[in-house]
Amino acid sequence: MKIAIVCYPTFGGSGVVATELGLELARRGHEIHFITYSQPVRLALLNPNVHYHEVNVPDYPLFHYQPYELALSSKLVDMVKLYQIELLHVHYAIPHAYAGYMAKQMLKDEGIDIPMVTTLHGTDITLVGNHPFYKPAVSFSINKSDVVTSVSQSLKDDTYKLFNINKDIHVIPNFIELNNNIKDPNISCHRSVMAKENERIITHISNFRKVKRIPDIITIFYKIQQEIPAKLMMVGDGPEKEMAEDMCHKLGISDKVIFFGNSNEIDKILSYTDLFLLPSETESFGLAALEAMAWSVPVISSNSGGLPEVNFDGVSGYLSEVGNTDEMAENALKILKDDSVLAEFKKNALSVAKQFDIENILPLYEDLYRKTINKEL
Ligand code: GMT
Repeated sequence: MKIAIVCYPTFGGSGVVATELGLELARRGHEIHFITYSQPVRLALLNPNVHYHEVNVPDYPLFHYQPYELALSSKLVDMVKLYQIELLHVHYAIPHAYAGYMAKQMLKDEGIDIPMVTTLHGTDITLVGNHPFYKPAVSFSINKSDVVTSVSQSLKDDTYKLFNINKDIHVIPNFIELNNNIKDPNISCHRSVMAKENERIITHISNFRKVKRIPDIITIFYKIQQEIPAKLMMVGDGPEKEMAEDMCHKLGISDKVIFFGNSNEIDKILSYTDLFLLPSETESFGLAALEAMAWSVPVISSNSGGLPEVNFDGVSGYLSEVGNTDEMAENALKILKDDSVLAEFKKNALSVAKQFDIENILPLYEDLYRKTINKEL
């Protein structure tokens, strides 16, 4: 199949999912065209089936806001015609589903019927899309998509609760490529850069937005390091990072916390991690938790949104109410204090992650695409 993928090219989970999906589809022989404003961070172009088309928005002094949707929908029209693309798959409703719908309409005028699949990722529904400034346009573009998917049952439920949706939503969970997770024997020296032999390594990865509850992470770690030797790896960048650094300084734990910023060495960090923290306010899925579990890392998380569909309480880690940092720290210590308990949770984390192996999830998308193109849905 010839598929155009529209996504955010940044470090966010939706862009990562879209990129990994496109790359795997390309490996399986599909022709994939990424259409976005800069090259997605995880995109490897050394595959003849992978193409990247940049959306340029020319600067003009009259514009206070650059009309990205206009440029994107025009680019979609051009690329669909040039490469005879058979299906558009847009990730994140805002503004991609809206621009995709406009492209569909323009193509219709030229006698081309191009189906559009929209995948909802989370904040496009729960945080941003729900704002009254966007809501009518988001509802409209979801309803006008040919097929809609969401990354968890919880996000599907939220979408029906928050919007007036007249379409069936197909749940296709996010996935992980497990074959890559083989520890390179030559990188063992990296552990000593992060922690001493007797210290547990605890990690958090995100874009440091408010929704991730960064102060909770520092608080949980503060309690943990009072009981056992431990180090905290803070990976990522965003608006809450400076506050987090200040908080560590005030608590006198700066020497126990490493702030990496955005890193291309996430795999190395996770391969030495003993516990992952994700106490988010809301999380439609929690891809970062799944990535950790795929490296046999148990997860302490909140129980909000789709997290219980990924992190199984008492099995791959523990879940607590949002903000209950006392319980999260207690549960973390339950796992970390005893080598044999940690080993059990590590084993379980990997076995839960295996359920989300790309090998299991990708055929669901392929089947959905075929049915969408054949108008069987
Ligand atoms: O929350 C983020 O870190 C980024 C955000 C995004 O839009 O990229 O992530 C959302 O999509 C991910 C991929 O489907 C999910 O794993 C995240 O749970 C979801 N974030 C929220 O719902 C807050």
